[in-house]
Amino acid sequence: MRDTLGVLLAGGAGERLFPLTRDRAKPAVPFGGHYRIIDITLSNCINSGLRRVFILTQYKALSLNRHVREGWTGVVAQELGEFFELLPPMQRTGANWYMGTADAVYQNLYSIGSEQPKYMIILSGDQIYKMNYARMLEYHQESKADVTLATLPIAPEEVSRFGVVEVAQTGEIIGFQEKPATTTVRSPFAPDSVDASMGIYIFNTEVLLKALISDAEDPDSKHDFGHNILPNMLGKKKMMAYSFVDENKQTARYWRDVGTLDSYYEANLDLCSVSPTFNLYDRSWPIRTRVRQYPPAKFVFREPGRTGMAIDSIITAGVIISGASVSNSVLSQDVRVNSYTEVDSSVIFSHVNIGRHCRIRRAIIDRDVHIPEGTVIGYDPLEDKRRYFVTPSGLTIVTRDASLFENPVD
Ligand code: ADQ
Ligand code: ADP
Repeated sequence: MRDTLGVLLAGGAGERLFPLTRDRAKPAVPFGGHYRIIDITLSNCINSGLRRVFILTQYKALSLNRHVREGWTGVVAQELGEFFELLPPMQRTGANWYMGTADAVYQNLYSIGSEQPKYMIILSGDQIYKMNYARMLEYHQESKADVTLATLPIAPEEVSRFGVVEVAQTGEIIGFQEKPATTTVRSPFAPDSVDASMGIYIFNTEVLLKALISDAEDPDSKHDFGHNILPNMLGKKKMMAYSFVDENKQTARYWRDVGTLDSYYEANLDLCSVSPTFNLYDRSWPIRTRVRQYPPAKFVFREPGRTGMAIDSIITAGVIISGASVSNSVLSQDVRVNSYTEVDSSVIFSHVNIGRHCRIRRAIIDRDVHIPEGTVIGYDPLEDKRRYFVTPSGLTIVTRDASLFENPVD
C-alpha cells in the first residue's frame, strides 16, 4: 500500500439525504452516535495500511473539514510522508468548481503527481462497509490489470442506481453501463444477480492520468468516472472485477450506500439491534472518529411514571436521560431527554434537548434542536407533515428551522 495514493471523493451533494445535507456534505452526516459517515471509509484506509489519502471536498464542506482536520490529520505519521489531506476546489486548472468525479481528480493532478504513486485507489466518502483495500490491490497486481473495480452482487431491479459491470468467467470486465434503466446482463457467478460497481477503483497511475487528461479535453464529457472514464477504457485496457471481501465477518456481506433517508435510518437502527449486521465492536477492524470531550452518559430517576433508562440503543458521551425512556434509538453526544418522555426508534443528533412529556417515534432530529415540552412526533402523520419534513415511508425529519422551535420551552 506504500506505493498507493488514495483519493477519497467527498464532494457529492447528497440530495436524497436532504434535509440532513442542507448545511453539511453527506460524508459529514452523523452516523451511529459519534461517527460521521466518512469515518467508516477513513477507518478502512487506516486498517488497510493506506496512509496517503487526498480527500476532495466541495459541497458545504465546513463541518466536514473541521471533522477531518480535528479527527484524522493527526492519526498518520506525517514525518514518514503519510497524510490525510483535504483538497477543496481551488480553480487550479480553470474557473470551474469540480464538474464531475473525474474532473475533481483531474484538477488535483499536480498534488497527485508530486506524490508519484504507482497505484491510485478512488474511494467514495459516503458508504458504510469494511474492506481491506490491500487485498484488492494484491488482486489487481496478480491479475496484471490496468484498472480494477470492486463489485458486489445486486438484484436486477436495483441497477438504475449503480454501474453495471459485465464480467467474464475470468473476472475480466467486458462491459460497463452506468445506471441503466434496465439490463439483461447477469453475473457469471450468481445468475440471478447483477455485478454492480461499488464506486471503488484501483488504477495504475499512468493509465488514470492519461485517461483524465484526454477526458478533460472532451467537450461532450460529463467528466465522471462511471459515465466517461470507465466506459472509454473498455476494450483498450485490462479491466478486472474484484468481488468484495467483507471484513465485517457476518453471514451476509455488508455494504450500504446510505443514499436515502430510509437507508440511512435503517443503517443507524441496525446498530441498535442485539446482533447488528454492522459490528462497531470488532477490535480487529476498529472504526475511529474525532471524539470531543464530554462527561459520561448518565441515567437518573426511578419512580412510578418516570424511569431514566435506555434499552436496545446506542448512547454516546455527555447524554443525560433523566426520568425518560429511550428504546431502539441512537443518541449522539450531549443529548438531554427529560422526564416523562418516551423516545422510540429514532436517531437524535448532538446537543438536542427533548423537553418533558414528549412522545417521539420514527424520527431523525438534527443537531441543536430544542423539542418543547409535550411535543408528539411520529403518531399523527397529518400533524407531522404540517410541521416537519416527512418521508413517503413516514419518517419524520426535524431540522433546526422547524417553525416549532422559534419558541423553545423547558
Ligand atoms: P454515485 O454514488 O451515484 O455512483 P456520484 O454521485 O458520482 O456517484 O458519487 C461518487 C462519489 O463522489 C461520492 O462519494 C460523492 O460524494 C463524490 N462526488 C460526486 N461529485 C463530486 C465532485 N464534483 N467532487 C468531489 N466529489 C464528488 C457511483 C458510481 C457507480 C457505482 C456507485 C456505487 O458512478 O457506478 O455503482 O457509485 O455507489
Ligand atoms: P455539524 O457538522 O453537526 O454542523 P460540528 O461538530 O462541526 O457540527 O460543529 C459545529 C459547531 O457547533 C461548531 O461551531 C462548534 O464549535 C459547535 N459546537 C460543538 N460542540 C458544541 C457544544 N458542546 N456546545 C456548543 N457548541 C458546540
